[in-house]
Amino acid sequence: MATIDLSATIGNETFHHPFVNAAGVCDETAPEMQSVLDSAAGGLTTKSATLAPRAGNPKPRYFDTDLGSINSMGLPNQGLAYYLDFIAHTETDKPIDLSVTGTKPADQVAALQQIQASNFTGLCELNLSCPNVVGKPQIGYDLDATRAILDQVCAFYEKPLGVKLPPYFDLQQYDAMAAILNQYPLTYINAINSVGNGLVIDPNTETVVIKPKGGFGGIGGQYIKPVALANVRAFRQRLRPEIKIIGTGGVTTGTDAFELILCGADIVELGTVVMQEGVSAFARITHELETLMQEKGYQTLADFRGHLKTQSN
Ligand code: RRO
Repeated sequence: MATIDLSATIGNETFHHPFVNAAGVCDETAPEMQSVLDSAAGGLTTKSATLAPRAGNPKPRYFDTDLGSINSMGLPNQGLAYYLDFIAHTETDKPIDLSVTGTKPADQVAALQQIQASNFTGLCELNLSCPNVVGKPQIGYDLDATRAILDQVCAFYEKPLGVKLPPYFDLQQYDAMAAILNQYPLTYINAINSVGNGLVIDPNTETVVIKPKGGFGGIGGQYIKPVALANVRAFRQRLRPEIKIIGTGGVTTGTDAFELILCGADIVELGTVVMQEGVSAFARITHELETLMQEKGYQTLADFRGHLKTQSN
């Protein structure tokens, strides 16, 4: 049997395995983050950190369905200093991606200033797409606001930077956003965040299933895989090749991950599946991808990354 090499690089970081938790999944507290590092995950993403700790939205704020999940967590996190401290005191050969955000652009800039001034040298992911902060739109849907924050950040931030994007649905949106992103020295993009402001209801009780925002929340899981595939594919076709892509959305099997990599993903993040199955999902999905690659005769991810075929007339 040929040896399979599942490694991938983003910036200066090598992921020996391509699966990482999506921000917000098993990553708010030190024990949760350690459990990801102790699993077969190839790396860790932190919960999106804000300058100050936040309790998040009222509960219930997360609900599982047969095909995925809805959440309106509202950015519960321990504050940026907590995550910087965890990383500074953690010995691991797995990359740790520090996710960061704020409820207003000035706070996002201030958070990145703190990271720039710190000893942290890893990947940092600026979350431009949280759908669940009451009264705050997703920056990634506002081209001018996206440009403005990247202008400010890239004027001082010199470490490897990625952005977490919301899902887009129109080809013109991809053109416009990619044209903006291509102007900045980004290390990667992460596509996609949850599909914002969906609604799950219980027909028996005739009631929404989560409390915040009248039941509206971010949809994850199997529902959103086709949207994730499209976003990864569309951005891979439009971004400078140096900008890598983390593919996120609806992966529950090794075949799902294979499809995202075919569309151009460099590594793949797991969200709802880890919420539902726990960190053992990393080993299962890694094994499934390896088995599929064996069957197809692929030895590295580069053998098929971005090689999606289209149908000619
Ligand atoms: O905390 C959340 O409610 C949340 C965030 Br920051 C995000 O980026 N995506 C999401 O589905 N939930």
